[in-house]
Amino acid sequence: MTNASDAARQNRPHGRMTGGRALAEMLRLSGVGPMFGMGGFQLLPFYDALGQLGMQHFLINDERCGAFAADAYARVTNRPGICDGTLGPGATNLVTGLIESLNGGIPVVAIAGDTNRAHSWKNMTQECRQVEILRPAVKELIRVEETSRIPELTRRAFAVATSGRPGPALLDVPEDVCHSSHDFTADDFAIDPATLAAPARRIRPDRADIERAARLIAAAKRPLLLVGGGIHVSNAHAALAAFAEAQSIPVAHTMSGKGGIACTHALSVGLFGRYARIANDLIEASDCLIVVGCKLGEIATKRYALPPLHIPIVHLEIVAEEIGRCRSAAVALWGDARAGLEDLTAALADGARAARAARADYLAELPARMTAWAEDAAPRLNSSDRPIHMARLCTELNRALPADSILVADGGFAGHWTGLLYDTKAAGRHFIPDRGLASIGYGLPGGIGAALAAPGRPVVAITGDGGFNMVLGELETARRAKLGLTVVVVNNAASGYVKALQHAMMGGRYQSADLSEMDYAAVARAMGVGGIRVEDPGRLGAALAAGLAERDRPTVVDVVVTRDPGQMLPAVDNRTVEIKQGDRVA
Ligand SMILES: Cc1ncc(C[n+]2csc(CCOP(=O)(O)OP(=O)(O)O)c2C)c(N)n1
Ligand SMILES: [Mg+2]
Repeated sequence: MTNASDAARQNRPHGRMTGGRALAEMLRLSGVGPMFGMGGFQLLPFYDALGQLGMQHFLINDERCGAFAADAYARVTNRPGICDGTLGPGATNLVTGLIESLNGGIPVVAIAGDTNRAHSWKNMTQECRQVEILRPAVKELIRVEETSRIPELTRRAFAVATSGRPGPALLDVPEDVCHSSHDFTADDFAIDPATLAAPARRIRPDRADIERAARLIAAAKRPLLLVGGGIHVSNAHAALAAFAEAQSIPVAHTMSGKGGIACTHALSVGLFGRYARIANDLIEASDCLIVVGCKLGEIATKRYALPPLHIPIVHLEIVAEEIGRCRSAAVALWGDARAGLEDLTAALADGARAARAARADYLAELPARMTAWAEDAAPRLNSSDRPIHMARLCTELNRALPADSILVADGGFAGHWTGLLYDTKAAGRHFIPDRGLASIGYGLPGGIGAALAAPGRPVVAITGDGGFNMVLGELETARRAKLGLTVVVVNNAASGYVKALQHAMMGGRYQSADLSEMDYAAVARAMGVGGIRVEDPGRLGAALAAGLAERDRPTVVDVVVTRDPGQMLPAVDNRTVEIKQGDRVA
């Protein structure tokens, strides 16, 4: 046995302890970061052990937000985020957050307390059929029936969370399993280090398929890379840049794939799908699309209108059955994004110089197209309108946020506008939208998780006022955690996306779409954190700088943006679509 594994063994506990203690010990040995949850009777020994072991655990004010925070923590670190909820309502509150991680392929280990089995189904307080409710919300629900099996099943949870396409694993722990004691040996607490971060293991696409893809790409005059969130999960940034640069292939991204390469990289052509700068036009004109870590879902495809059917697709994806679900692939590459991109680069290496020469004119189009787009968008990007134009807010974020910062974006217009107009200045997870389930309410708790995952780095959460109202209580959590998090509230006094759709599709009949006029900066100040109200676009820069300068308390920057539902959508073309009954305008 090596010295390193000797040390690891010596670090392991042994002897009689509760199930809760054994669970906490396993999490300690797994090197987890801060955890998020709200206690109850069932998990009391677990909470007690966390305290005894000096582990970081944050009381959250809504378990859904704990799951959101764990999800964002995992996106920044690629290590499983940890969240917990107690029996019944605690467990059911986790559902929305866990589905975000499930759909987004994000590693999370969640823990739910369950009833004492001596009394189950006798109308115990908080009791419900939580296992059945939670099972479809996670990659695997692991019911723990024996205290002695806690270490084994915790190992299993990490393996499930980080392997293949990552996702949430949930340990459902009955009260008696958590409270009972067992004589454990040090060997019980073995850890597999390979399963502590995603991707746990890499699988390479079949070599013959790589050769077929390489032939298709080599023959293409206008190949285009379409990348999704899988680029981040696989940590494939360097491999993507190397492939794109060697072959002179531009890169378009989904909202989740932003930062696959820096938005400021010469080969980045921005967002594609529902909203786009120049990428959708490039898709239409392409002769070979290389789709990587992207499911080609509704938003990426403009509700399945893109890409045109005649363009061959090379689809590189970790979930085999995801390939061909929405669009057939000419070549299916089943495997890890980084490994597949490395293999494509190698397979095409001999012809790389010739390929770059042949595609010089193609690449020369990009700056010209981008400049034309920027000139058209300039009045909006530099608008001095009051209320403030969303494009101007994005411009100010681009100016204020340095390369190492993280912008967490909520489900409403906050995410769509920044998805289109925010520019990451470095490759990596610098932009975190919750596109797994696209719930509103992710912004603030996601910002908490990201800030704890990236201490010392600037973290800004941008959220709609509706999304902020949903989770306002977590401002108390952020204050208690002493986080220098900046929360930008897109204050349009509306459930804006709904109102914009009602404007476009229902003849301006607005139903349940308006919110009260609120001063969220004043609310923030009353909660003991910073609050700055901005009505003048000229003051946005200073407000963001003041927020970023706060190191140990959050700041809410309440930005008064347009209240005109005809001006809310990010792109002109989406307002001019011919709308049939039942269609969506955007
Ligand atoms: C939990 C949840 N409920 C409903 C929706 C549908 N929805 C999408 S955007 C939106 C408007 C949200 O309002 P706000 O957070 O203020 O964002 P805005 O669109 O005004 O920028 C709604 C209700 C959702 N995505 N998530
Ligand atoms: Mg709103």
